[in-house]
Amino acid sequence: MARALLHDYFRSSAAYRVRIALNLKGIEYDRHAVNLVEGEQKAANYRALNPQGFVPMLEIDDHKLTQSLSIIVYLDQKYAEPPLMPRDPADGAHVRAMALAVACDIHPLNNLRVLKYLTKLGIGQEQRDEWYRHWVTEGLEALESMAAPRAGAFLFGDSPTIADVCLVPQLYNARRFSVPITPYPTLRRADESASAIPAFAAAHPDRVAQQEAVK
Ligand SMILES: N[C@@H](CCC(=O)N[C@@H](CS)C(=O)NCC(=O)O)C(=O)O
Repeated sequence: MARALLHDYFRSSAAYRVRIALNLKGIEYDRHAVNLVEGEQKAANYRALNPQGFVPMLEIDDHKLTQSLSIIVYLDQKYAEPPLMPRDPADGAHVRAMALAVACDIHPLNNLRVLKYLTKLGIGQEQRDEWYRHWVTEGLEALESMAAPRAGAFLFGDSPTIADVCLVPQLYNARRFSVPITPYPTLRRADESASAIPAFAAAHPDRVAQQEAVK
């Protein structure tokens, strides 16, 4: 079986999620860097692979998979250890709700194409930054309340789940855009616990950028 190939951009938080999941599952993979700033995701040859023109896209086990959460669920179902979702249905629903709060309710509003479209509508940098901070702050506030009652070292209990896999890249983005995260002790604790795990650390955009620079 060919090695997995991840179509990726180092700063993409959706791709960052998949890098974390691949590392946690111990799956070796090659990377194909798709430069989003230069618009490579819109090229016909890339759209032939992913009609949505997004990263991540994962070629694995003779499949071509898109959508980060769908990819992570595939990995979790196919490669059992370590599990990224609790077995209990209600616990699983809670963990997925936290992952979806990030992936569906925060991240899409602040995507590159959304920010570019705001510019096209004549919205200036200052208001664009305000838009970004608004949706991240509102989303993280809600996530803190969702997570706090059942969190341990991670968002749910004491081992990482798909919710942490989504949280860490979102907090990376929040810091990058100077969104204060001090009001979210549960989220910060989970982020700190995750950072200590090599699988998370190796997926960090700075580490990926360093590897690209070395090549
Ligand atoms: N829901 C998709 C979102 C993917 C996505 O938005 N990827 C961004 C990078 S984080 C992208 O490729 N953006 C290209 C663009 O905005 O033109 C997923 O989770 O995979």
